[in-house]
Amino acid sequence: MRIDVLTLFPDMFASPLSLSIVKRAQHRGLVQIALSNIRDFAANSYKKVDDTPYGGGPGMVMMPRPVLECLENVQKQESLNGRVILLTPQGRKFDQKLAKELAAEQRIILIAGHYEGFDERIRIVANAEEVSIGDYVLSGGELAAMVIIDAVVRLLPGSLGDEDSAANDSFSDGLLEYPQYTRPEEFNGLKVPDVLLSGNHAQIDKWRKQQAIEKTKANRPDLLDDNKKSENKI
Ligand code: 9D3
Repeated sequence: MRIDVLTLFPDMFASPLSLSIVKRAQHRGLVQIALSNIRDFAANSYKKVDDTPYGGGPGMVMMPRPVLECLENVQKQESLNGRVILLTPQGRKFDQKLAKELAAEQRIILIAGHYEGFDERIRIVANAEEVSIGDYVLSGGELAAMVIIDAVVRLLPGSLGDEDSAANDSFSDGLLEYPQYTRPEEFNGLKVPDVLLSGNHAQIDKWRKQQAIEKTKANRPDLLDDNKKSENKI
């Protein structure tokens, strides 16, 4: 899989892409991640990439030409026509279902903006989908792009160690995880529940399932809705 990221701040990606699972996946050749700086495609000598909104209003808008020329540049580097994704607060909300969809693609192109937003003609000319990572306000699309890269890359076959992928399969039942414990048996006067020390695996499974249901009721009652459970396994 190839992932392109178009951004004004490519340096923000250095650390997340050079750590843990994403790094390993790149080394294993499962994914190639290419960063492009939109500012390299600014025409004028002072490298302007944003301008004031027609009709007035606060902030600045990303200009179409630098973004679309940057996109054209990455598209000509590779014949695969990837899905083009604009990171915006107005987009389809990213979830595990979309992560799985994107992990099945051969190429995705993520465009991270800054300022108040993108000139609408970028979406139209690029035939881009808009994606948001949730209902909160970020200062740009870069962190959203990193979230998507992390969630997608760990789904690529061969990306995780054997233990991780096995664990992932058996617990994608739409509930939150049950509480976990490790040594010591007693910490700050708090004991590990007896059932986990009992060696009775039927009882342990039953306890974990019950705890998972309780946790989900308390923190994410929306997940107990049957439809959501099947469409968005976490
Ligand atoms: C006043 C209107 N704001 C829209 C909610 C303006 C605005 C705020 C923040 C416009 C862009 C941004 C920057 N955010 C993103 O680029 C972004 C984002 C987000 O803020 N939340 C969740 N997902 C995403 S994806 C890109």
